[in-house]
Order: sequence, then structure tokens, then C-alpha cells
Amino acid sequence: MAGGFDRRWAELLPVGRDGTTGGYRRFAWTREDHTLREWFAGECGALGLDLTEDRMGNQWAWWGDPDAAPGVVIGSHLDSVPDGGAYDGPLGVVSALAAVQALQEEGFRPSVPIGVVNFGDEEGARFGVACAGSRVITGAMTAERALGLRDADGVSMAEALRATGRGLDLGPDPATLARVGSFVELHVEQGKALALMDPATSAVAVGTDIWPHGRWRADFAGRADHAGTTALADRTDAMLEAAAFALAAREAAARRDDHEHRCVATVGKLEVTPGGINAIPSHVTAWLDARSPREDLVQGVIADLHGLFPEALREESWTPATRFDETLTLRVRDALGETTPLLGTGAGHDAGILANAGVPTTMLFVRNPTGSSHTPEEHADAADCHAGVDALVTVVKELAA
Ligand code: HGY
Ligand code: MN
Ligand code: MN
Ligand code: MN
Repeated sequence: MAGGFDRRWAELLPVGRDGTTGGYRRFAWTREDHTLREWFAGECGALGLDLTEDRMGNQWAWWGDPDAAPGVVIGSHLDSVPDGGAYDGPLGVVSALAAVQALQEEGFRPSVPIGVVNFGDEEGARFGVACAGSRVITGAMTAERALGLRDADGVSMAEALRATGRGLDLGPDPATLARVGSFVELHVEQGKALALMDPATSAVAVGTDIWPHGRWRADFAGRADHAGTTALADRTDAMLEAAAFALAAREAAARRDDHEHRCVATVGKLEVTPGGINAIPSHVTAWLDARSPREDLVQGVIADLHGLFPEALREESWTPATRFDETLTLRVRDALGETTPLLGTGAGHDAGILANAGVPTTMLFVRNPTGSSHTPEEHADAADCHAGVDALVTVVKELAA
């Protein structure tokens, strides 16, 4: 049941999946992305939703005339991190489609338009900036910056978009945002808070806030030379500085991370030039991800790293502390029941970008027994996924009665 959730989930599961690791590779403006977008369009058509794309290619499907009144929007994203999990993003999109189907099947007639959104390029896995789709339409990132971003092969976003046959008229899209009266993004929990609660507690929590978090790029220059014939004393090895940077980032966060205030820093991506096993690196780019519920702790980590590696660091993206709309959050919580847990998160979401653009937004988190995310270990039990659909149905009924 649950509005055809299982069928949709089974259809999506194989798209972009690595047969060996079971992880996903669903990057923006690639073949997998095209397959997912086509799938989404087909599902929306089958539900009689009118599909449009905004000035960044995000897909919005409407039940009712979206210009009649600000609508209730549900949905999430379909792209992934490298070797990502199955649920981060797709759970929100499939649950939104299933919720609309369930509402239609029971004859619900919304008083305002209902939108289902698939935000593009939420993970920023290919071009490096997370939530690129929502950042551009809200003006949190300029079209020029977005179009100039390059992937590991040096392909720019402009070239990638052209290859899909799209124009390059990117930019803020206030007309699209004006259609959103409220946005409720359902997402797999990226942590174990729900899993550690009494199992009788709800499998679904309501989001309250997103930690401040950012991404920085650090460039280290060296001198290429032969790995076998160059004496150690004669080397300028860019990898050594990059390694010191990764360790320093961890230490700077660890100094600030305690049971009261989490502070985390990760160097999860390196680009090494020339990248030969037998060539001393002439250049290494390291990407840093740093987050904490306290903005000053993140800024402290960055200040430490600027001190140790002057000139190396450049901010790629910054998302300030984001509180979801309190009235909407509590209204959603009460609709689901007063014992429904409220959760903050250290994970970024398009919901956070919209909230920071003034769109009334909140989130629903579905229990993840592993607590892991951005890995094939990421999981949500089928019963809990169905509970998420039921929660979305309840929320839409509450907001669009
Ligand atoms: O990085 C994040 O927190 C999100 O998964 N994009
Ligand atoms: Mn993610
Ligand atoms: Mn996500
Ligand atoms: Mn997201």
C-alpha cells in the first residue's frame, strides 16, 4: 500500500547502482541523472501532475494550478554522493509521489496546489557545491559561478548543461519560489537519534534546524619530478602539505569537539596532479567540509587553518545556522502527534537553502537503524518508509485542507 511506494522504490533502486559495492553514483547532468529525471516525469504524468522545470532545471510537478495560491510542496532530490546510499534524497521524492497517490486515491481535494519537487545537484558531488539547484534559484549562488564550476574532468557545468540540450538561462527564480507556500522535505535520518529511542516512539521526527556548515578548497603547490630518481631533500611534494592540512583540520575540530558542542571537519576529496604513482605531486587540491551547531567553532577551525596554511584556503560554500519555520514545524509536529520527536541535523538540505531564502520550511526524518549515510550502509526499514508516507499524507491534509 502506502500509495505505490514499494513499486516506485523497486523501479529506482537499480539506477546508478554499483553492482560490487551496492553504492550509488547519480551525479548531476549525467546519464543517470537523465534516467532519474525521465522516471520522475513519467511518475508525475501518471499522477496527472503538471511538470515544469525552473531556471536551474529543478523539476516541479503540480496538482492544481500553481498560480492559484501558494502551495504545499513536498519532495527532495535524486542525486547522490559517490558510492552513496539508496535513501538520501530518493526516499523523499518517492514518498512524496506515494503520498500524492494515496491522497488522490482517498479522494482528498486540496484547498491549495500541491507540488512535488525534485531538486537537482543537491549533493554537489560532480561540481563541488552542495544544493546547487536550490542555491541558484534562491540567489544563494550566482549563475555565473555555477556555470563556471568544473568537474574532475574539467567539464564545466555550462558544458554539462549544453550536453543535455538545456539553455544556460540560469538564475534566481522568484516566480517559482512564490508558488511555494510551505516546503516539507522528507529525508532519511542521517544519524541514530530515532533508532536509539524507544521503538514505540514514532519512526518519523520533525526537523527543527540545520547546523552551520561550509565547504572550503585548499590548494597546495609542489614540483613534479621522478619518484625514483629524486632525492628526498630535493623534493617539493604537494602531497605532504595536503596531508598536514587534513591532519590539522581534524585536530582543529577535535580541540573544539566535546560532549556539549559537536565540531567536525572532514577532508573527503583530493585531486592530485599529475596523479601518477611514480610522479611526485606538483599540485594537490583538498576539499574541506566543516560543521558545528555553533558557528564560532567552525570559524575557529577555519581561522586555525588560515594561520597554518595562509593563502591555501578558499571558501566554496557556506550555509549559516538554519532554523526551520517554528510555526510550521510545531503545526506539523502537532498534526503527527505531540510525542513526535523534534530533531536538529548536521546534514545540509535544499530545505535549508529555501528556509534561508524565507520560504516557510520544515523537514521530516525517517528512522535509519544504521544511522549511517553517504554510504551503502544507509538504510530505512520498509515499515518505517511507509510510516513516512503516512506522515506526509497527514501533513499535506493538515496544511492543504
Ligand atoms: O552534505 C550534506 O550535508 C548533504 O548531504 N548535502
Ligand atoms: Mn546527502
Ligand atoms: Mn539529502
Ligand atoms: Mn537535501
